[in-house]
This record gives sequence, C-alpha cells and structure tokens, in this order.
Amino acid sequence: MALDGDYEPSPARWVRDQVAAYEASGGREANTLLDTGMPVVIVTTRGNRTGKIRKTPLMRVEHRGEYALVASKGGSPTHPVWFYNLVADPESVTVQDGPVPVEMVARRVEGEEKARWWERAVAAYPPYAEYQANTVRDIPVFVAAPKP
Ligand code: F42
Repeated sequence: MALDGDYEPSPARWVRDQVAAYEASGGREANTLLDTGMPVVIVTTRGNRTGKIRKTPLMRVEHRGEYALVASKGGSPTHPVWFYNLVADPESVTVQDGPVPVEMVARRVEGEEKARWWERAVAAYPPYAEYQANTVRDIPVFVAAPKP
C-alpha cells in the first residue's frame, strides 16, 4: 500500500525520471543506479514541512525483509532532506522493491547494530565507504521494517 497525499516529484530530473520509470514498469525497468547494474529501491516519505509525498531512489540494502536506508547523498556535507522527513515521521514510509510499495516503519540505528548494517550497505554498494571517508558527517542509517 502507498502513502496517501499529493506527490511532489523531485526537482532533480534524473531522480524523478527514475522514479517514474520504476513505478510504470513495476520495478522491471530503471531498477539500478544509472548503468552500474547495482539495484535500487524506491522509498516514499512525507515532507516534514509541506506534508507532500516524496519519492527517493536509494541503493537496495536488504537483509531478512528489512532495508537499510543510507543517508549518504554522495558524501555531501549535509544530510539529504528525506533524512529529516524520516526523523519527523518514521511511520510514514514505504519501500518498493519490485512491483508494489510496502508500508514500513523506520528506525535510526546506532552502535553495533549500525556497524552490522553498514557492512551490509558497503557490500551492496562499495562507494558508501568512500562517501564516509570523504565527509565529516557521520552518515546516518535507518532500517525500515514492514509494518506488522
Ligand atoms: N541518495 C542517498 O542518500 N543514498 C543512496 O543510497 C542513494 C541512491 C540512489 C540511487 C539512485 C538514484 O537515482 C539516486 C540515489 N540517491 C541516493 C539520491 C537520492 O535519490 C536523493 O536525490 C538524495 O539523497 C538527495 O535527497 P534530498 O531529499 O535532499 O532530495 C532533494 C534534491 C529534494 O528532492 N529536495 C526536495 C526539494 O524540493 O528541494 C525537498 C523534498 C522534501 O522532502 N521537502 C520537505 C517537504 O516538507 O516537502 C521539506 C523538508 C525540509 O526540511 O526542508
């Protein structure tokens, strides 16, 4: 099931195009980061100021039905905006990994739990390690789990 509300596509063209193509094909197309062959998922959050629905492709870091959401933003010095959306409303999130979005609850992980997920994240997408090395920011990781 998807979140209700007005969808506001990303101002970044490559991002909104990827979301549109992924959704139109039920995840059969536009399911990797550019031409890297590395899989992505589509994550929906609620804008913490506008209340609008926001859709963000992220790398697919899956373990036993849960997903790490890595707020790397390419190693930028600032958090992505979707990070603040999840902090404000961690129960309004869906993850689409295939034909349908699944309602989930997100929690920020720290300490040993974060370290385990970080290992999985870097295994799925090795550039995360470079992003962390190149920023003073401690890159946040959320784990999204399906709602019971
Ligand atoms: N980004 C990552 O951080 N991690 C990844 O693993 C990742 C993988 C990835 C794979 C494919 C791909 O196409 C993109 C990928 N990205 C990845 C980039 C990712 O999709 C985002 O573009 C990036 O993380 C930046 O996120 P952002 O939320 O900062 O996006 C900006 C450009 C954006 O959309 N801003 C909106 C805008 O209109 O400027 C705001 C959206 C929003 O939620 N607004 C809030 C609201 O209330 O509506 C306001 C919130 C506030 O606090 O201002």
